[in-house]
Amino acid sequence: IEVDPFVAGLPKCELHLHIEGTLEPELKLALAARNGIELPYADQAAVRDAYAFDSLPSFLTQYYEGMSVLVTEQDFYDLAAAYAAKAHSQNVRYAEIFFDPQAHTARGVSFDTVIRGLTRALDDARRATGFRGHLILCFLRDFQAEFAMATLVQALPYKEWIVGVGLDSDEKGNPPVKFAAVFARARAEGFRLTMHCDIDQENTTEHIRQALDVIGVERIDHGTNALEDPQLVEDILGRGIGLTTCPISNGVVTAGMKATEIKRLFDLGVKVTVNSDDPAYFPGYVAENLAALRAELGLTDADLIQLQRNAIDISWAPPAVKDLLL
Ligand code: ES4
Ligand code: ZN
Repeated sequence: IEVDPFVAGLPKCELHLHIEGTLEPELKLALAARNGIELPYADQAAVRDAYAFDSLPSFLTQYYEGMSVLVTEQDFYDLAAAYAAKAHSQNVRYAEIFFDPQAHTARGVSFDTVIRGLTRALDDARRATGFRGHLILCFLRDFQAEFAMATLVQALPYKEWIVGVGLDSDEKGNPPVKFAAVFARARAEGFRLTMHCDIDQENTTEHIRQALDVIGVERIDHGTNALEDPQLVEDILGRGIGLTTCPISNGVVTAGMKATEIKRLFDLGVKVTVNSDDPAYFPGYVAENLAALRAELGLTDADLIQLQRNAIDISWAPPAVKDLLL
C-alpha cells in the first residue's frame, strides 16, 4: 500500500492497537534467541510465511504462539519501544494501547513484569519524542470471568497508566454478559469501558446490544455489524458511541475491508475511527490503514481530518491533552 503525503503527514490518534500484535518477525526472532527459546523458523521470511489465517481463531493461534518469546521486563520494554518509534514515524501523537496480561500471567510471566516494561517504554518515548501512549487492559473472553476479575484486581495499583478496560480474543460462545460483573467493578474503580464486537461473529447484533445496554460501553472495537439492525445504529448515534474500525485486519480475517460499511456509518455521523489492530500480523500500521481505506473509497482530505477528529473526540485523553491534539 502506497501512503500518500497527506496521509503520511496527518497528525494521528490510534485507539485500537494490541501491543502483542505489533511483535514483528525480526523482534520475535531476536527475543527468542535472547531467551533461549527454539522457534521452528530459520528467518523473518519463514516467520511471515507461517502467517496464514483466514478467520479470527486461526489468527489467534498464531498470535498467542508468537508472544511466548515475551518473558522479561526488557522484552515488554523492547516491544512497546518499537511500537512507539513506529507510531512516531507515522506522526501518531497519541495512542490507547491494548495489552493482554492474561496471555502472559497464564504462562507464568507476572503482571508486574508486563506492565513495568510497557509503561517504562511509553514513559521514555514520551520524553524522547512527545508520543503519548496509554494502556487499555484487555480481558480474554475465552477464559473464565473469575480470571478476568482477579486480573482487574492486579491492575488496581496501576490506574495511573491504565485508562480503561476492554475484551478481546475468541468471541464465539463468549458474549459480553459473561463479563457483566467484571465490567461493573471496572466502572466502579474509574476505568473507561470498551469491548470487541468482532466482524461477522455469531450472534453479533446480540453482542453489540449487550455491550451497549448491559455493559454500558462508551466505545465498541470493530462493531460495523451494527448496520444489520437500524435500532443499534440509532442507539450508537444517539449515545455518541465510538467505533474503532480496522480495515486491513477486516480484510485478513473476513472477505473484505468492510470499507462500504465503515463509510456508511461515517456518513451517518457515527464517531468512526480507523486503526491498525495487529499491524505485525495484518500488514499495515495506521497510515497504511488510512491509505487503504482512502484508496478503496476515494476519501477526501476533509474526510481524513474528520476521522482524526472523531478519534480525539472518543479518546480517553484528559481535556487538556485533547486540546493539544486538536
Ligand atoms: C484481536 Cl482482531 C482481534 N480480535 C479479537 N481479539 C484480538 N486480540 C488481538 N487481536
Ligand atoms: Zn482488536
